[in-house]
Amino acid sequence: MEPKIETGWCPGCGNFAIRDVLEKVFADLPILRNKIVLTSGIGQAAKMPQYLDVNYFNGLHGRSLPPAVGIKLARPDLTVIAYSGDGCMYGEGGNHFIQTLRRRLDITILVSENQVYGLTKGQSSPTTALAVKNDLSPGGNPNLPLNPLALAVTMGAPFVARGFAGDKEHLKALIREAILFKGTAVVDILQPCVSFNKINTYAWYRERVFKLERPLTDRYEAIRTADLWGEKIPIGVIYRNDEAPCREIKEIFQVPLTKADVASRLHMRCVMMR
Ligand SMILES: Cc1ncc(C[n+]2csc(CCOP(=O)(O)OP(=O)(O)O)c2C)c(N)n1
Ligand code: SF4
Ligand SMILES: [Mg+2]
Repeated sequence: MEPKIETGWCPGCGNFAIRDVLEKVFADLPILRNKIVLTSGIGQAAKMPQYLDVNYFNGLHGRSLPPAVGIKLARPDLTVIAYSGDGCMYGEGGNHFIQTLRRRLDITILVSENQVYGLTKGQSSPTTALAVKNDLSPGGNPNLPLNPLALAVTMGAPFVARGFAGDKEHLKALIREAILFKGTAVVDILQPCVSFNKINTYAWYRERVFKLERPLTDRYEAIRTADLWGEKIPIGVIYRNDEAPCREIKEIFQVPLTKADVASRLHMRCVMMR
């Protein structure tokens, strides 16, 4: 059901279902709401935190992750979730995505995956399939799509999953698991854009998605599974590695950023930027 709050989204947008799921996840989590903070960039998806009753920081396009890292360093006690669209997270924010996975902090990364730049009227995004036509690529998208899940597994992310806005119960369990996971968790959420993506619709996905029965723990099997797209599209936990160490701020720096003196802050900056 679409919320009785004013949003900037088109009726039928997949983001409504995701918002609904997030509301339920936050209500159920064993974490107080005032200990949860969302960071986002710019885009339709990046408006998400504005429609939820949590703390948030709405930054620049492509920049949902730097504030997430900064907040986690300063306030390790907070549950930090970065939320943005495929363009914001993997295009303009692509380098932040890669570098954040290298940092190994306890952050959750959620992405509304609609395979378009929705807010700016449907141009190709980094995940648009090869040859797909739109207003700015009338001859078809000439670029190969990026595979965010395979990239995340390759970069060592210990929790990598795909959800579908059309299966809210499954998505709810997935997001809850990702938030409670101790380490960097990525969930790419298939989110139909009813206005600009006439290919990857709810019906198109419903014919193709299948649920993984268990989380995959073998990295190479996970990459092969992340590569499945077309007739069959897996949803669920593509990769989970409970052995991967999560970096605790107190182990790296002894004190959180807010309590550090200037010299220690400079040291933190050097360590985190490497
Ligand atoms: C640096 C920069 N480049 C481009 C833009 C314009 N811009 C704003 S939102 C957006 C696309 C957002 O697409 P996506 O992140 O996939 O989110 P969606 O709207 O599809 O949810 C673009 C290109 C911008 N604001 N800043
Ligand atoms: S343009 Fe697409 S992604 Fe944006 S609100 Fe409309 S349906 Fe949703
Ligand atoms: Mg998008």
